[in-house]
Amino acid sequence: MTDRQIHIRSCSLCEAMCGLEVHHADGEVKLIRPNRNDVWSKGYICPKGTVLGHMYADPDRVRRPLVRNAAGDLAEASWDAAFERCAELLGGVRDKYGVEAITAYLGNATGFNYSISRYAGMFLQLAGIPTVYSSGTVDTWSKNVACQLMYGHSWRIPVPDIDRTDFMVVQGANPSASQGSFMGCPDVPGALDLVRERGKVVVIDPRRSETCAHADQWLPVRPGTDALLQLAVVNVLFDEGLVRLGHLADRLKGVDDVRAIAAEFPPERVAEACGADAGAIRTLAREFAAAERAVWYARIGTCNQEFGTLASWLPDVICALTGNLDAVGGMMWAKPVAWSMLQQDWGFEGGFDRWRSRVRDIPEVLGQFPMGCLAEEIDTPGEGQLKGLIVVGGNPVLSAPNSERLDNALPLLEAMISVDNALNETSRHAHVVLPGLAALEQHFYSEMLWGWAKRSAAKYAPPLFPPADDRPDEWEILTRLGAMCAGMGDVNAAEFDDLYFSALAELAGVDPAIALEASPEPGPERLNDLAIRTGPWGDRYGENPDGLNLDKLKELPDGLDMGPMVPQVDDIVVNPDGKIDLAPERITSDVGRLEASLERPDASLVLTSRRHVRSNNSWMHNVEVLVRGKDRCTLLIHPDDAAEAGVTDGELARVSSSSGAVEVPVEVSDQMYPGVVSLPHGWGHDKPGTRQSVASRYAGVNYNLLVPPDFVDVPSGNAAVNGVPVAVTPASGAPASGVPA
Ligand SMILES: Nc1nc2c(c(=O)[nH]1)N[C@H]1C(S)=C(S)[C@@H](COP(=O)(O)OP(=O)(O)OC[C@H]3O[C@@H](n4cnc5c(=O)[nH]c(N)nc54)[C@H](O)[C@@H]3O)O[C@H]1N2
Ligand SMILES: Nc1nc2c(c(=O)[nH]1)N[C@H]1C(S)=C(S)[C@@H](COP(=O)(O)OP(=O)(O)OC[C@H]3O[C@@H](n4cnc5c(=O)[nH]c(N)nc54)[C@H](O)[C@@H]3O)O[C@H]1N2
Ligand code: SF4
Ligand SMILES: [Mo]
Repeated sequence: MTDRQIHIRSCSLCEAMCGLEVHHADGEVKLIRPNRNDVWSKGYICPKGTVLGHMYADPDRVRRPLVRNAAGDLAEASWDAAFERCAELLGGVRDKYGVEAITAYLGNATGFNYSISRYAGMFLQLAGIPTVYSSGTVDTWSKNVACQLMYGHSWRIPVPDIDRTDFMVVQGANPSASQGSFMGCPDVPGALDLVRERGKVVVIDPRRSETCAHADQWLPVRPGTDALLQLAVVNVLFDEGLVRLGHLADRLKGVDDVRAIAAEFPPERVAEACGADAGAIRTLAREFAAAERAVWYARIGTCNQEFGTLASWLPDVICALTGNLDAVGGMMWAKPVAWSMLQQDWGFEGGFDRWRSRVRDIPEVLGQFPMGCLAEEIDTPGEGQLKGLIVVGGNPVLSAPNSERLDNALPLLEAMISVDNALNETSRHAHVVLPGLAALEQHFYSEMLWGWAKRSAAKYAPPLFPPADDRPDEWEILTRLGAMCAGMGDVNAAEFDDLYFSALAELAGVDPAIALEASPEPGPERLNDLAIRTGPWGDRYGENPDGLNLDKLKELPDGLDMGPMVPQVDDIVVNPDGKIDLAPERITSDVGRLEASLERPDASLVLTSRRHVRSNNSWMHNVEVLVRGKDRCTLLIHPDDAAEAGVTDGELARVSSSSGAVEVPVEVSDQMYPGVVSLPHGWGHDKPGTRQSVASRYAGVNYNLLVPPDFVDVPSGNAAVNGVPVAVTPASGAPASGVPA
């Protein structure tokens, strides 16, 4: 038995990136505590941060490749055999049907894994597959579209300057559970408490969420009506002479168009539809405008809904109209120490309707079709039918709308590869499962998340444990799979990497020979170094000798802090005329659809999603200490609605929509706004063929069985998982599926 040692690193599970002290001995984690010296998180952590050791040690975690054998079962195989099988399968599909028959699904782990985040783009380009699917279209796509059209770049998304604002609106987000999204900030609840000391916090949400305990006001709304409420706020700003364009006056275009549109939506017109009081909307607009520094933050409740693009566009409009865009204490852009590939001007080309989906003729948006299209593209025969799928760090059988059809479609594929650490509801269908690395086997330095962080900080940590059995890292897996799709067969990933790295160095304005000489080792580490060295404070490979590089950061395990956000609109906006477009036609032309919804009778009950601080989408339910205790997969329902539906607390209810039905325990609570029910997503672990011994005992039900594939935000194709009309009735009497068996 060796002495305990302390490894300093950060948690990679969410945007808060909390600093951890990992106490370990003999290859085992003994304890995880917050790192109080961390310059960024200063000792904050949530319950998930303490279980990285549990996840590393989880006996169910896939550590060796699984390959489907002649009997149809997934069995452990060597890496060589697994890659050989991948080449055979992907090559086979390519030869028979062309590369168009192969697609990829990039899941949420893409954003959090050290090497996938740096290699996903390369993988797609190398593979040459024309269309990709991702969890983005069940998450951020509406915001991406708004930013593409307003600023010219879909990933240059502004974030609230939470530490310096005096007035904060939180709409459709519950950072007390999620810990912040497009808002990198450890301890958001603590930060909100400080905003309250300086001014006011207002939460706009159909549920009195945990975040409301850190707010002065809960303004309930009916799901999907957020854009109406926001337009009414804009109406009041113009109507009452509260518009102050301030420092951006010369940079904004479309102000008059916004005024004309909002003129049609006074609070009194929308109040009933929103389920809000017209006076409360007016007061909100006045208070927002009167605050010295105000910020309107909106997240997934406003994205994952029928009018997601409008509801993601208007918060930035409101900030711009009140002088709170690119201004201290308002919505600002992060300035990461190491640039992210995603946010580069050369990294990603935005476009609309450049091609259409085969089955339903749905336009591509920013290179993707809605997730609700994937199942039909696989199971509908004909020219162009998808035959091959590579799933990277995602579990769409639980996370995507139309999930039952997807679950049934996946076995039809001729080649399905999952790059995942779990044998879960999705990977159980794969022909080959290639395991990724556990968090503690990876480096830490977030590629993307600092691009939405409230300060310019940076932190690096090496892996704590070496991956066992010479397992390849995910960058190598992705390179080899990409080459197979491209018809090159299996390749030497390291050789390829020199080309990729050289190309990036050149784009960053560095002589590739110099960069290669400085970092001959292939892999994500040198990409990280390149992005720091050519970032705002970088040493540019010696040109600026006092500048930063990865080696210098390695000397600072508690991290480096380069200060708060600074105004930088000149560097952010890449529209050809240099202006911020407040009224892009593609967005404003959707207002008619919103207006028509005013005439629509309200559904008597609609379903919305929620998160819990002890979960992470579908994939941390195998950690006993996180899931035990009170059942969390429950239907929250207002007492009046429960009485009307004839369902009672703790009993099973049947929830049905046009798309499916589930039976789930009821939790009666006045935290729900009448007419709205709430269910968490990411549950439904009762499928055969998985290896999740804990999760399958706390199965819960799959929310997305209830989400129809065509319920989307039209301009972005983003799924509308919130606001789904449902009926609730007493269940047939089956035993509760959400409680431990
Ligand atoms: N109804 C409803 N549906 C939703 C949402 C909602 O609010 N309501 N939210 C949507 C959102 S925001 C998202 S992001 C999606 C998430 O959708 P997905 O990305 O499809 O689902 P996750 O559950 O996040 O799956 C992550 C997967 O990555 C694997 N994984 C974790 N770490 C690693 C790693 O380091 N390497 C590799 N290779 N794999 C890893 C896990 O085992 C897991 O299988 O769900 C969406 N679906
Ligand atoms: N603990 C934990 N943390 C997570 C995750 C997790 O699963 N668990 N997932 C991560 C991911 S992938 C993401 S994208 C982020 C998301 O982070 P957040 O955006 O903060 O997401 P949620 O916590 O789901 O909060 C969404 C809120 O929107 C409300 N809502 C639903 N429909 C509507 C609507 O129509 N209008 C309005 N105004 N509100 C509505 C819900 O009631 C809920 O309170 O969280 C990340 N962090
Ligand atoms: S809030 Fe929790 S999950 Fe997020 S980084 Fe911190 S410890 Fe990890
Ligand atoms: Mo997400």
